[in-house]
Amino acid sequence: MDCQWNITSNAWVELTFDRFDTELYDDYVTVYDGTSLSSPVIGRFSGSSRPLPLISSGKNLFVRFTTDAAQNRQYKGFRAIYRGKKRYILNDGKYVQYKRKLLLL
Ligand SMILES: [Ca+2]
Repeated sequence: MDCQWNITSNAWVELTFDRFDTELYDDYVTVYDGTSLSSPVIGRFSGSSRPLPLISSGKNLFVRFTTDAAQNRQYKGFRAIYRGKKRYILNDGKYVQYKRKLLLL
């Protein structure tokens, strides 16, 4: 299986995994900081440890899930939530943040 998601926003994109269970060293979720497979990789995950949240440096994240043909049924896969984030710098140098979209992969 080879699933790919191109997440686009007019803000920074934060990706949070709330479930994660894939075959260790065989079935991977790879997260790219950009719009395609040629963008820099910022995370590559397999196994049952839930990854920490990731945030884009631009306005896109590209997510790819690849599996081999074996031993896929006993793993539950993953679920991730993405949010568009905007940040405003205030005069005193502090910033406020708010979240925009909330959608499921
Ligand atoms: Ca597998």
